[in-house]
Amino acid sequence: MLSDVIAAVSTPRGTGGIAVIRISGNGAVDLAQKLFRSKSGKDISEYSPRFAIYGDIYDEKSAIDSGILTYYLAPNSYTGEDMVELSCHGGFTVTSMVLSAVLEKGARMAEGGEFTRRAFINNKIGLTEAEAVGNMLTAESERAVRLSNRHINGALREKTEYVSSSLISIISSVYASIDYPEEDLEDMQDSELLERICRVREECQGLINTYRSGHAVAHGVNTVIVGKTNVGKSSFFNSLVSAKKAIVTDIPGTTRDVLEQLAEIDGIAFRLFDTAGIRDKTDDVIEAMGIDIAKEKITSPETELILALFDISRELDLSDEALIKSLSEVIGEKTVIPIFTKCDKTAVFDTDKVEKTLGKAYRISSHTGAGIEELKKEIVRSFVTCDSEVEVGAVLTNVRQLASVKKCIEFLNTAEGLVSSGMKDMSLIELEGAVNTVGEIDSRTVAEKVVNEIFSKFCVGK
Ligand SMILES: Nc1nc2c(ncn2[C@@H]2O[C@H](COP(=O)(O)OP(=O)(O)OP(=O)(O)O)[C@@H](O)[C@H]2O)c(=O)[nH]1
Ligand SMILES: [Mg+2]
Repeated sequence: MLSDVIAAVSTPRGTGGIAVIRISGNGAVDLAQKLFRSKSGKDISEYSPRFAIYGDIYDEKSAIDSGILTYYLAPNSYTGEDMVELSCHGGFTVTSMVLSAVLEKGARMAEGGEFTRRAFINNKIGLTEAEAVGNMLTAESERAVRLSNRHINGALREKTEYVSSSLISIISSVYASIDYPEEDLEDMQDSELLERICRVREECQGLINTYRSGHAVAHGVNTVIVGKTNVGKSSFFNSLVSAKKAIVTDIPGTTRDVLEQLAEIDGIAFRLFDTAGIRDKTDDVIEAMGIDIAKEKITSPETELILALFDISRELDLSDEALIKSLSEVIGEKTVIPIFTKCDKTAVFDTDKVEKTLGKAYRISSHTGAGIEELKKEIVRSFVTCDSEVEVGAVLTNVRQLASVKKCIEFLNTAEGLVSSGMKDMSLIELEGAVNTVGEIDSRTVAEKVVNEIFSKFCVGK
């Protein structure tokens, strides 16, 4: 049942300055009244909603803590229901005791994401806004926070509403032209109709173009550093994370496991993986396992960016050639940036072999720092092509949204074909399909399964 009273600790478990216990549903305020007494002696109902009330929190035995109560009345709350927020001291035990007191008075423990789910069901937010809330909670970079904030405030919803209303206006024009052909209205001409369909398609294509940057900014980029042994992977990894996280030695096969570190480059989170150097032969069982993992990382669907290192101070050998070959097989689906390392030393490497297959390489020296800043810019540029769109516009951040916009374009293409072949009335079905598909991006008409999937990623208390 939806309006039953739910409660949860909304702040992280542990020791902190304060903790917030949230209560939402029909009767949330009455319930809070049973365990909270204001210091002023006044009843909670004598205060206005959203007013911070100082008082004591009680369980069955005695006062547990003093804190602040704020209540909200439906529909003016996060969930759209009556809500109470109780702030108490942030100790693990005191917080648990306050929550238990709330549950004792009849509230049910909230499930993960249930507060936001209620906000969605009560029309307080759309699906893209709910997804943005999730992204805000897991944001690992500054740009991710700013993007999530824009989407929480409806940037993507507004964009999809604009596309929907353009389509609805087209549909009504088509209906009018079929129902009243004798009127011969200007906007009923096929050429005008085709132009309008084309404009909506351009809007959709524009949205699709934002996906790569949007996804990278919102979710970070899984980045693997690969290369043969001793090429300088760990040294480069350390310089990207600005710390000595990986062991560096001149012994080939130093790194045997995969090391993971987060590096924020120009406000984007790159999850960097340093791997074992790839070579044909090793007697070390552990290193051999590390090499297998490094190879798997290259083809893994999770890997989005591969930084492929080649040592400019050594001759190109079989290990380099094998690497070039395996990278050439994934280059269409992943971003591969070839890099020549140790450029402070004399170059003897056959650079053409790499650049012909993998494209222009960047030259760096982890020892002198040469080329690293320029390379970082290239790494960011390869994901965020247009700064302004991720800074201010509506962007697609996940596959679900992308799939809907792509499907909408398919409907529009078919509609266009039908209009061009004189079957305007048939195009209506396609245009309506397009409206429904765009509507799915933000609406309540999507399958329960999809909604469950979105909210399952949330923590309890959100
Ligand atoms: N001159 C010079 N030497 C470097 C540079 N980068 C790394 N080295 C040296 O190259 C050797 C290997 O460096 P690592 O960073 O451990 O190389 P790696 O690719 O991680 O090696 P494995 O983990 O064994 O595969 C060390 O002696 C480093 O000091 C560089 O830019 N210039
Ligand atoms: Mg290493």
